[in-house]
Amino acid sequence: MRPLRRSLTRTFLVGAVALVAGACSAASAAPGWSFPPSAPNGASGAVVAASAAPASAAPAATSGASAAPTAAPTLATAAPPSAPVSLNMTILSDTMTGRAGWPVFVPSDFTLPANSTVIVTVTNFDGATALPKGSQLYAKATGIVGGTFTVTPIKAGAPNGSASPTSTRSALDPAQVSHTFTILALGINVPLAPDARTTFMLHTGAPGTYAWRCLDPCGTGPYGWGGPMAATSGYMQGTLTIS
Ligand SMILES: [Cu+2]
Repeated sequence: MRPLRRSLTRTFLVGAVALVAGACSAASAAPGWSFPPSAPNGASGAVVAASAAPASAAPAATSGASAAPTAAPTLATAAPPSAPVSLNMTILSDTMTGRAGWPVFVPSDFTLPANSTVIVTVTNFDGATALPKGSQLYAKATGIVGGTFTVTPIKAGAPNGSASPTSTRSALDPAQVSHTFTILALGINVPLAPDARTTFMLHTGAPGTYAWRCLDPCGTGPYGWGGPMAATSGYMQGTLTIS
């Protein structure tokens, strides 16, 4: 038992140091077997992790003693892949862009990992443009986790705070939609409230390239489909790459 416990302790020491050092792949964790670890700042965290090891790892160690050293990298790298990814976008009003009738999503092209959970936050500094008849279905969320999103009203002068409490919604009043984040090919649509921070989660699937766009006529011209709505990318539409 004693050599095993030492081995496990080493395993968790290395794992903890690898985590502290920011290592995130098996390839970078494996060389970490060189001992002692080179990051003295990680020592206190490593000790805490090691003290917790015997209780949870003891049954596995009893049945597979020779497997312990090769199992170490798996233990060290098990947690990071399950963490959600974040996608943050900002919508600037036409006052902010300095082009009348030209609000913009920033960024408009982005890449997300395949088969992952993504937390999307859209901070919108623009006002409302009512969805016209025939498009009012885009006031309802589809294709996102739980079918709901949260809306936190913001003040432009203090956008990291909240102007009033956060609410959870599955739809908005069609007259109170500012833009939409819509990926037709994936069945995803989220209405975005004016002057608010909207947050939702989605799951990515297989790798691919998808067009997203806003379906609220927020642009120029008699129907609002000119200007940024007509621009092929960089304003009210862009490309999501899942890789
Ligand atoms: Cu728009």
